[in-house]
Amino acid sequence: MTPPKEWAAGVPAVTHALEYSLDQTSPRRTALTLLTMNQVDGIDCPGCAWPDPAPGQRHKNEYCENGAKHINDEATTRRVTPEFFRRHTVAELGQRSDEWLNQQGRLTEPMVKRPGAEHYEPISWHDALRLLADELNSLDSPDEAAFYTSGRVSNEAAFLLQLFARALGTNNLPDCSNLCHESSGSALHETLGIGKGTVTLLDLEHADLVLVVGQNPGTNHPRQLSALEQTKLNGGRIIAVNPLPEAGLLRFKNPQKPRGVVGRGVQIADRLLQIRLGGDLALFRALNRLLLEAEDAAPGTVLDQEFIDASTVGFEEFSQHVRATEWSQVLADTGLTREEIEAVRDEVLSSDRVIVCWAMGLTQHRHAVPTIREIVNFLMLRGNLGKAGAGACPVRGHSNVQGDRTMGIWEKMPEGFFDSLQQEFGFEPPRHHGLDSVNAIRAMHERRVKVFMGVAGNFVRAAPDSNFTEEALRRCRLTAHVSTKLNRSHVVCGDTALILPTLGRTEHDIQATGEQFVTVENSMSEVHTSRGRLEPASRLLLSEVAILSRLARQTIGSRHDIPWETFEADYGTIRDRISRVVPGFHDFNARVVRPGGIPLPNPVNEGVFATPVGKAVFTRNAGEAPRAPEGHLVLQTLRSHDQWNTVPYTSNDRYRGIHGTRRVVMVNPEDLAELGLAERDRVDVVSVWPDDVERRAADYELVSYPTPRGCAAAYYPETNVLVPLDNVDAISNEPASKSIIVRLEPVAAPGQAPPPG
Ligand SMILES: Nc1nc2c(c(=O)[nH]1)N[C@H]1C(S)=C(S)[C@@H](COP(=O)(O)OP(=O)(O)OC[C@H]3O[C@@H](n4cnc5c(=O)[nH]c(N)nc54)[C@H](O)[C@@H]3O)O[C@H]1N2
Ligand SMILES: Nc1nc2c(c(=O)[nH]1)N[C@H]1C(S)=C(S)[C@@H](COP(=O)(O)OP(=O)(O)OC[C@H]3O[C@@H](n4cnc5c(=O)[nH]c(N)nc54)[C@H](O)[C@@H]3O)O[C@H]1N2
Ligand SMILES: [Mo]
Repeated sequence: MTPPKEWAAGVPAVTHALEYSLDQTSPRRTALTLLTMNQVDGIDCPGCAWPDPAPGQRHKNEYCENGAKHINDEATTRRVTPEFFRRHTVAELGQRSDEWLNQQGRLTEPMVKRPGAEHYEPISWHDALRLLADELNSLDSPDEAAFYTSGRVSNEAAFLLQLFARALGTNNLPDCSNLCHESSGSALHETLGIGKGTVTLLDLEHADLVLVVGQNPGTNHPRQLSALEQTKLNGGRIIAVNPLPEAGLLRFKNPQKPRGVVGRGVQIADRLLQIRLGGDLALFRALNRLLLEAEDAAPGTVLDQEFIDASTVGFEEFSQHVRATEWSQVLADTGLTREEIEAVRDEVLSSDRVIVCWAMGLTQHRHAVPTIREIVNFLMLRGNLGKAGAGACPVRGHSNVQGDRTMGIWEKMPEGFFDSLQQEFGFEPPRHHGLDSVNAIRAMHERRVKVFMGVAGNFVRAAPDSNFTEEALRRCRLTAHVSTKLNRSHVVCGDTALILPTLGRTEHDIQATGEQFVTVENSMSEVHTSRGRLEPASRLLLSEVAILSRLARQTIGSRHDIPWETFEADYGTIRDRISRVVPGFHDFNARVVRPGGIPLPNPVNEGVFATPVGKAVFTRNAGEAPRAPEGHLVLQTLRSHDQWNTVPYTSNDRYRGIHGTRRVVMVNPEDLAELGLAERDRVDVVSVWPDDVERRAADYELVSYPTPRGCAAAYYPETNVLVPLDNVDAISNEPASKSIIVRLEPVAAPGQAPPPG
């Protein structure tokens, strides 16, 4: 353990990226991936969804440390072969760590595990897809199948997947978004009429004030730091709201610029509010109350009355509600002082253009939707919506998670989408809502869903309540995964299991009509191309589009008049269909190849709110921050600097000063003292939930860490075993993975009696 770092990036970021890359693959492949990454006509970084600068303004090295590690994790020269599966039983692979499984390399051939078998064995593509098709066709109802997607999937493959599921007759399309930004989507849809953010990179650079709330950009969106650096250089100010003093929020040394290599870098946050877990609703309610009071004191100077009158409803009810906010509750929930909050108010009052950015620190709480709605209230009060330099910026995770939703991967798409689908393809899509991720787990556990297909991702590890979820998957008749790399979802399987290995985004994709490209949508609603540059990891890989087209052909056959074969041969024909089904995609094929791609229209920025009342909606929001009973802590589960979601790359978390282990819990030193514990002590972390299920993460090491009193932190996915399936936001049904009540049980050293208590 070393003290947490106070700055991010700089030269170490470059060396760590190259070290990991060269350990995975050759210098030539590293150069090929890195130099085309995020360039116009190059490979879109398969990492996060942060947008690229305008064409012409991109660096030669337009990527970050973690993007480089991530892309070369895919470009690795290591291979998982049939021989590998002969050597290892499924049970034995189930004992291996997530890191080990991933380090075995790229999957190379379709594999099947038959009922009762101990090993996976090779199977031909035809037989694998036949087997899956037969299982799907033998179901009593198409709703006995569920199709999971992770946000890696391209627009073209996502569109085909939802088309296939709906042609089959189900809306069971759970996705990683259900575990990620679902709360943002719910809150923004309800209040603004669109589930997406409203800002562009340019807005961010020209804002007067940016609040970065519940986000760790230094690790999870490193290129956001370049944008925030620009905000600062343009005279803007930044306030970070986070329980932890994350390095990237404090200071940034831009490795793309000389001053970042030799200088002290740029201070990012002008203020850091070390808020208690789940305290953000109280913080924004307090800020809104303070803004209303400032308007009372100087009428006509604080609120944007014109915007409120013309474009919103519900202001009176909201204002009454927010004026009743109790300071005692605000201070208890946030752990901040009134002075700290008033200082933020002053910054807001002196800023014409304000942006709020957020990620999992807000969405993964039991009152996530109310919190985000309150942020919308906050933005609306001063008209910080629909104008340059202002707005809402939910920072998306996976590179195409937003695009997958645009393409129809959602268990409850609106009626208009179904109408278009029906008109274009001539079949009646199912209109009843499907299962989201949490409900799909319940349905599998109750054997209502019998076939689970995952297209990208690692569902078993990403989902909450690991033991329950694993049992749910094991109860399936068939589990099938379209994947690039081995992960735990392949070894926690149904009676029959299929591994369907696929091309990654880095690789050439050649089909009957020639080389194909795919498209993706970034966090700021720009759609652009991604073209692979590497030789595929194996001759036997099929693209996601090819797998889905062939599966659909084998399952649905001629039941519908959908030209699956043409789709596979020429992805442009899929884009033609998208252009007629999805709003904003007219002339898709022609426009998307222009440098920079297509900026999708955002009605909010044209003053149009597609809510039922046709206006933006002020809301009244209630909900308390999680409180741990005495002797307990509230635990958040988060990412280290060296992992991609469920896949740890190493056991280090450089910026937080933690090296060589992931089984740690970060606890405030005063809490440690009060609990009679000390740094380096070993404990079991036990989750407390009103049912009689034991949820235990065994043998963790304690780290004394500058987190607020009562608020602990530990790494996901290992701690997903602690997240009860029912611990969700009631509106979005998103797991509250940042809000788990736990107690720490000391572990006896070998040969020692357990300590008292
Ligand atoms: N390198 C890398 N990049 C990634 C990913 C990855 O795994 N690795 N994952 C991608 C994905 S899918 C996503 S969704 C994003 C995730 O990006 P983040 O949301 O940044 O991811 P987390 O690690 O979950 O970090 C949550 C942050 O919120 C803070 N936080 C937790 N609870 C609260 C709270 O109650 N209030 C406030 N104000 N703050 C809180 C935590 O201290 C932490 O800084 O990153 C994407 N980018
Ligand atoms: N406790 C807790 N749980 C969480 C979170 C948390 O913060 N705390 N975060 C949640 C969030 S935000 C998310 S997004 C989910 C992430 O959930 P997922 O998206 O399901 O998980 P990943 O770890 O990103 O998936 C990694 C796997 O994707 C496959 N893969 C990679 N690239 C490709 C590709 O190009 N094509 C295909 N077909 N497969 C590919 C590889 O086989 C790899 O093993 O986890 C959620 N779970
Ligand atoms: Mo995510």
